[in-house]
Amino acid sequence: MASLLSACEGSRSTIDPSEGDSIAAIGCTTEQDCDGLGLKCDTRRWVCASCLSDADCGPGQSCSLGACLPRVCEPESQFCLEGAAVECNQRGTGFVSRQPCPDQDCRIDGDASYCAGEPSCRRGRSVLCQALPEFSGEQVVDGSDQDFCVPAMTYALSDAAWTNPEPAPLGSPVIVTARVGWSEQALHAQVYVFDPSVSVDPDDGRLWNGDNVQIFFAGTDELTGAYDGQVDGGATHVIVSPPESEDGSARAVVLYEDASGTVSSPLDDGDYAARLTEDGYEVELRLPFADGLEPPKAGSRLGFDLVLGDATDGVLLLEGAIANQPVVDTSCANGISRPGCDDRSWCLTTLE
Ligand SMILES: [Ca+2]
Ligand SMILES: [Ca+2]
Repeated sequence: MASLLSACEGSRSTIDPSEGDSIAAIGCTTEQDCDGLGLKCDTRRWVCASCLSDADCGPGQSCSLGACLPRVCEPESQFCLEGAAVECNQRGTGFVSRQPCPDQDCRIDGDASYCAGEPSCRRGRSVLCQALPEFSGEQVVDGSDQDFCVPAMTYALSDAAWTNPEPAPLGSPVIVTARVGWSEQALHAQVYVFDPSVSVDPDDGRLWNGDNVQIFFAGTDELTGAYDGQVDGGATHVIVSPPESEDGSARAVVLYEDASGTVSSPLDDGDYAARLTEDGYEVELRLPFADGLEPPKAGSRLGFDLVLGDATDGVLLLEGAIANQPVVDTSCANGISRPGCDDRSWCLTTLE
């Protein structure tokens, strides 16, 4: 079985729908197809699976995309854990957010947990491809979302609007909580990733082959396809990888690709931070809009996309994008549009 790793090496692309789909699930059309394996036929995805619902799992387990995973909390509940305000994910298999409180001062109010003194506006929900809130206050680019008083978009990576492979492999545990806002100067983003196995690529030129967060954005909604940071409102692609160990360091690049090849350069140190958490990692970015642009304002629209890669033990297992709109006559080398080489495949989001 070829791996996604080799598919990406060959294409030099961040996402290449023409390749991949190499993590072959066992297909089925009837129960009998899976009987010999001791599995059930998941007729939503037409693959053999360990479980179809929680009832198929043992005590203390939840069925998550065909796999039985330990239930560690009551789904969608909020509580205090080791001095942090914590929110459980929809399946109870992990956390969508964990906010360490200063001085262990986590409080419970009704169903909500929060850090004392923390603005309550942080608990809302958002859909990033529909609207971005205005970011206010001072951002400290340290990895923490303490300075992000904006709602979050939370999703299982396997449920992303676009995944590679498709369908996503069963049992992928990764859950993404992204907070993104805008100001006249910059795009502000903090992404918390629940990921029990953090694995990064040692080569700065191939960060997309390990665990990584990718932000695509432009200072305009008038997108034309190919982009190099100078056109289409400074349309830009940034990739950040977390440190792999406590003493490792985060890395980030700006990447452009077109038919002639790929150009990668380091992102300025002050523009990003990433760090490990107890159950994954988190990434924070402050990405200035391009010089000479008219400052963005409420009501206008921007091109935007968010992509995550999940690797385990050096092998890329799953990529997911919140948008990958098909483009005819694409600017991409192999003719199939993807965020890394055609900005028209991004979504357009409205600034609030
Ligand atoms: Ca911060
Ligand atoms: Ca991972």
